[in-house]
Amino acid sequence: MEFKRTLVTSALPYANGPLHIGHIAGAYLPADIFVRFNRMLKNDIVFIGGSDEHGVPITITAEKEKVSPQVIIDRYHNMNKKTFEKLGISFDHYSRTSAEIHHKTAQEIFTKIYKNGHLLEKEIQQFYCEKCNMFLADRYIEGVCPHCGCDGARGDQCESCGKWIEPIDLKNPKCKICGAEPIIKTTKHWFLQMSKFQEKIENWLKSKKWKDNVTNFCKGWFAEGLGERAITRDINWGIKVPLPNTDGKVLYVWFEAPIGYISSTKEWSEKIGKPEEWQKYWRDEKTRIIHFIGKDNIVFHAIVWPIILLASDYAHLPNEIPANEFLNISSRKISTSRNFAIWVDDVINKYNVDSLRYAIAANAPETRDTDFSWEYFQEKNNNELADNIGNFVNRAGVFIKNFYNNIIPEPIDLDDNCKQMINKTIETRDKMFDLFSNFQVKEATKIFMAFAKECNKYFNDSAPWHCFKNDKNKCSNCLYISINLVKWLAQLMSPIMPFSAEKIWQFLNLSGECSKSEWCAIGVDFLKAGHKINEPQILFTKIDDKTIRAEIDKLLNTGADNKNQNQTAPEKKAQSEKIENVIDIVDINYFSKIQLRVAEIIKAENVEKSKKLLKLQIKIANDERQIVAGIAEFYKPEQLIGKKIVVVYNLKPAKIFNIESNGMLLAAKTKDKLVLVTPETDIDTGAVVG
Ligand code: B3M
Ligand code: ZN
Repeated sequence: MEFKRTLVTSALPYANGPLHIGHIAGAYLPADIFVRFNRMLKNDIVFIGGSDEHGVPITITAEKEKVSPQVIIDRYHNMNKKTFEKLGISFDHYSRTSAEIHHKTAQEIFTKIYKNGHLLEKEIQQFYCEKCNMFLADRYIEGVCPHCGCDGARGDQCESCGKWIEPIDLKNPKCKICGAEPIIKTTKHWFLQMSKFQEKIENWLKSKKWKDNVTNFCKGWFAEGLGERAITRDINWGIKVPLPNTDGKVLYVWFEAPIGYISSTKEWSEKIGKPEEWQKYWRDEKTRIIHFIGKDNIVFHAIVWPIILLASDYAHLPNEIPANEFLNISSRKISTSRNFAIWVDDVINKYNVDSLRYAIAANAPETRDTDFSWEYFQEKNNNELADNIGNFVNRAGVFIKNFYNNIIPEPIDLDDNCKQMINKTIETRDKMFDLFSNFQVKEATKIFMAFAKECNKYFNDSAPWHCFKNDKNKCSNCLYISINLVKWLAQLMSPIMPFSAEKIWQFLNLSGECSKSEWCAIGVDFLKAGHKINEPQILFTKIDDKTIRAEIDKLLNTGADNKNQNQTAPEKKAQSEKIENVIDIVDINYFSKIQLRVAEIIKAENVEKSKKLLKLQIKIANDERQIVAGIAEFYKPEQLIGKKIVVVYNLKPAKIFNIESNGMLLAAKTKDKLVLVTPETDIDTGAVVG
């Protein structure tokens, strides 16, 4: 189908904390790049966002800080909105789900579904904490997952197996606030009859090509059957259930949050003075609706949300769901609860915003999880942006300044090399067009950088510094083409690095904005000879090793991190509580300093007055040593004789209980169990482990 217009949404972040780079890589930067690119194509496109301000994630944060949820959402809504602005995420409108228009719209949709007969009212058993005097919805309760047996599953979803949980099925349930064991109490809720729509949704999903992660995730849900899901909750914070006698009940956050996309579009319509405009975007099938999300939100966007739309008959179904995988940091999962994250504000307050956008785009987690590290960021900034783009733009400017007084020289009989660069520009433009159109930001960024390298090479090969004296035409041709390449590079980079593109635009002394120029003019519209350009400016500054080292240390030891000078006392407290859980990463050089060897226990005895310690004589090749080990509660001395174990061979000797210990054995531990680490089959003592 030919679409007339496009509506793009990015998942609404919970207003319960600052944004980290993982958020950006998932739902925001890819969407922004897509939107900026479409604006240059002069397509009718609207980009909608907002804060998700309800649900247990907000109330739990508020309880931790002992403030009202309103304080939390005001703080983080404003903070995140500003962060998005600074990062150049160019929403046409950024709303919040606490807005009145959203409450009204969500209630209207609930009522429609109710009237259409797709809700079931049921009395159910729910966990209730008598100490806290409340029903324990969603994340207020934790226990063992009934599906995978993993501990720490929440009342709505198990993070380990990803399954949706009926809270009452949780084993060993505990109140998340006070730790008490809850009782079971009866309460009334409204259930969305999802199974009624299963066939329709399955057919709809089958009718077109979705990303693999979307298809695969949904398959699992269909296999189990969609059933009925409660869309109301017993908490005080949220959107009131629009039915009589429902005090203390609100709409489930995942029921109303996606409706936020519609209410935000309504607000935008009002803002532009056309209050009915939103209908075009949501109700006309000729509008393409695209939801950019992270993979953890797939089921809500590909199954639950479409069912809400069908059951309420309120708007048409989404057309694309570009769900992205996760961005890890140094091969580890980002974890806000453990404070292992790189916060967007921290990066962009110190470094070039476009360097961050570029680094994320160049390794966007489109089809698999990808990795970000400070070293990677430095490399992208220094080797690709500064050395390549910055260098090329600067040299073109400096030579035109020095040789031609800032005036673009006249081209005379362009040779093949020059013409080839024009063709390559058009080729790059068209390849990037295809890639951007298919949400393949990573590959598009790669193609862009490869082209920038070619521009540099062209400049080097033409060597205008040589031909200025003996081949004036070659020199002026090279600089004429180069400065045009600079302009085209600015346009090509504009969706990815909008700030640098505008800087180049100013340097080229062009009117208007680069972002408003036309994509199809790239490689076609030339800067004219005789046009005067401005002084070149530095686009990217290199980041030195010391600075990066400090960032790495800070990431690994957030305790020393005064991350946010403006942190409030509760934030600082919450942060310091998280610090204890940070795991230090060591690099291979560090690890390789530790020598592990196989040893044999030749003698073992109890240590007097100690319940925990054993004194062991061990043999490591020709070496005999004594070590003291805290394993007496798990092994009797006689069990140990002749056992081969693994020891740290180069540990500094120490005195334990006043007994010399020269090494340390390795053992695996849980809360109530300890077992020695031993070689799988027999091997000589002294063998190196590693
Ligand atoms: N707030 C989850 C999240 O921030 C949720 C997304 C809502 S999108 C409608 O990851
Ligand atoms: Zn409790």
